[in-house]
Amino acid sequence: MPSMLADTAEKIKRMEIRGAGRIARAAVRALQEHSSSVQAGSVEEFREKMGEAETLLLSTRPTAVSLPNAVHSVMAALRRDYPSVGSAREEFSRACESFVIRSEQAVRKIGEIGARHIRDGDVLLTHCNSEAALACMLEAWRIGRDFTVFATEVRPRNQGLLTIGTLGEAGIPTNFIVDSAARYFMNEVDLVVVGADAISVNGAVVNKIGTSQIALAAHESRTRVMVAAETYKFAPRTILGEYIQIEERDPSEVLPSEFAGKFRNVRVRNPAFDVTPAEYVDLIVTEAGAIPPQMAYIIIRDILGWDIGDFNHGVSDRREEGKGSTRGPGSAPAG
Ligand code: RI2
Repeated sequence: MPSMLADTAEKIKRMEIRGAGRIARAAVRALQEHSSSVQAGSVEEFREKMGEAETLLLSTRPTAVSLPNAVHSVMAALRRDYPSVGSAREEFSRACESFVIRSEQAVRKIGEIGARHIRDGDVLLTHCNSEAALACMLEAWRIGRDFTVFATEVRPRNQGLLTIGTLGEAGIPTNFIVDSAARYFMNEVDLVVVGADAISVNGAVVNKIGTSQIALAAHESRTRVMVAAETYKFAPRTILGEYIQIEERDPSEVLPSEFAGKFRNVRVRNPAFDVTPAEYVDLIVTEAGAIPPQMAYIIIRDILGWDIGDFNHGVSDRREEGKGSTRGPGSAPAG
């Protein structure tokens, strides 16, 4: 039977556990569980073994910065001196517990703040399945705002089905559309609400593939775009000019292998995320408040802080230059 650590890593890779926030919490829970069972004769050995677990989790999905930020934030507890393995274990477990609680509180707070930006009579459009974006809609509905939603299908993994399930359960009137219908309906939409997998220092938002097309269509029709994201989705290393790698997933997600054989000279491309430049985003709702994307630097400097990792690993290890990074159209890290 695989350990919870290996099992969690596999589930994150296969997207059985998905969504930037859920990935972060699942990774921290797996580390916490691992720390309780790992055998070590010294604090140093304990640190080393936990470091191996950290590396395994970080290798699962490259784009959601919430994953390295979460993992580095709890691993920071092991940088201190401890008299025994037991005390290191205890303190590490406390750090994990605290991260998970703060992460869940952040989603609730985002919901409260985001709900204030949803007005009676609004037509919303959402893309993919974001816990943070849904928190805004669910809270707005709970406090009595009357609105309707367009939810996209989200090819190739169909996360839109999860979204319409949640909206439907809450009683929110929802239209389900194919991704390519977003521009067709955009003139009817008042507010686009999406989540984020990562946000760079220049306010560029990395989110599910298709988000940037939707934001572009919104910009053209003067529709507001609101991004809901916990502060630990901001990418500290972009301050140093680093890039956020865009995950390209298996072609079979787009064209099942049984059909792929019928075509010659075709390469299937399957990027999971794209980059929406800051100028197409009106507002980023975080648990610390709603900010214009241009203030991303302040979140990284003052709130996220430099305690997320020691800057010798994490996003930097996964650097990839050129296209498919936050240097995508219209966005470049400050530097
Ligand atoms: P929350 C998801 O990625 C989507 O891109 C979604 O917008 C984002 O994570 C944030 O989700 P994927 O795991 O953290 O489906 O707000 O590839 O739930």
